[in-house]
Amino acid sequence: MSTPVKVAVTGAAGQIGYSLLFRIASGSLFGPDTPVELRLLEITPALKSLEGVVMELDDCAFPTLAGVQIGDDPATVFDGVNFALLVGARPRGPGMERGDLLEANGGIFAPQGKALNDVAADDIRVVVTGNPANTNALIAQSNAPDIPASRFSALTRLDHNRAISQLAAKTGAAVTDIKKMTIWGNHSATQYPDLFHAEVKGQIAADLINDQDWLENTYIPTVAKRGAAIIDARGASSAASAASATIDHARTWAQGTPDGDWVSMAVKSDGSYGVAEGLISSFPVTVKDGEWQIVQGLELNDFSRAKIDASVAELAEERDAVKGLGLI
Ligand code: NAX
Repeated sequence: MSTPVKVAVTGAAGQIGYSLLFRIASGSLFGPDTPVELRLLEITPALKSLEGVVMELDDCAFPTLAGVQIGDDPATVFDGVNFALLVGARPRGPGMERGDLLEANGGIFAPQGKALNDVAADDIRVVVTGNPANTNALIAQSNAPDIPASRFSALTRLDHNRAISQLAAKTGAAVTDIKKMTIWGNHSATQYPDLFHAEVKGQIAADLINDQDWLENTYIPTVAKRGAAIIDARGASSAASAASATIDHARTWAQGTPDGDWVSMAVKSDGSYGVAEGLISSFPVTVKDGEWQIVQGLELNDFSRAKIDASVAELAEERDAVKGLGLI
């Protein structure tokens, strides 16, 4: 077996953590021949509960789990890590304004960005799942000046997977028949799942379905508001699916995208498709040798343009708010 890959997970004692850790430890991320060492970060009051989770990890006797370290200090936990999955975040409490939420999360993601900057491995790759994911990623990235900005990303893969699954259900196709799905913009209700480039068995999905009303009034809201529907049904937010998408995102980053397909990742904009440079926005990306590239040259119709612009405008507002708070 090769040297263990060190994977940090924050918010490790939370709901998503409870699914994510076991998937990583069992080899879902790097396969059966690559050992992993888990570095788990929590806030001090949650460490006891995290110890319980570690006992369960021990009890699984996973052949690929080479070690587990836990702690409440990012500078210790992130030391030498190759991947950082930043899941722990401050949820919106009752009466909390968006500015308060951004500020509270700035208090988490600014120090975590600094710690990664100081102690992570040279090949560090960061995935932010904790909400507001895009802007939290921007905060972490802005506080890590020595790490290439391209190493920071936010999760829109859950939205991407939801978009594939809903399209498969509508068309009767298998999820594996669907290629080139894109989520554009923010991981929020303004996100735009794009059926004008997605293909079902090689045919453009929007042409195949040929029903703009369904696309606009059923499909897009179903994908964008799926998180709320899960909370309604389950009484708790998406956890196993969010963990699975976090694994998908990190695995694609490590292993690449197959020929003829792409995935959605929120990454730092270089101005592609008119998305303001510097925003962490979701794009269609291909990945090769651990580096992502935004798919270029897609034509956007007026409908897509307006949807993308609205979501990007929301990201720009969030960026301005965290700039105003001195977080970036
Ligand atoms: P939980 O509240 O169950 O767990 C969060 C954990 O983070 C808690 O154990 C808490 O102690 C810990 N934490 C808080 N501050 C921390 C810090 N400074 N350092 C380390 N740990 C810290 O939430 P869970 O359901 O696991 O969700 C985690 C995050 O994922 C939330 O922000 C949630 O909104 C977000 N989600 C993002 C999704 C996405 O697609 N990007 C979808 C699912 C999920 O809603």
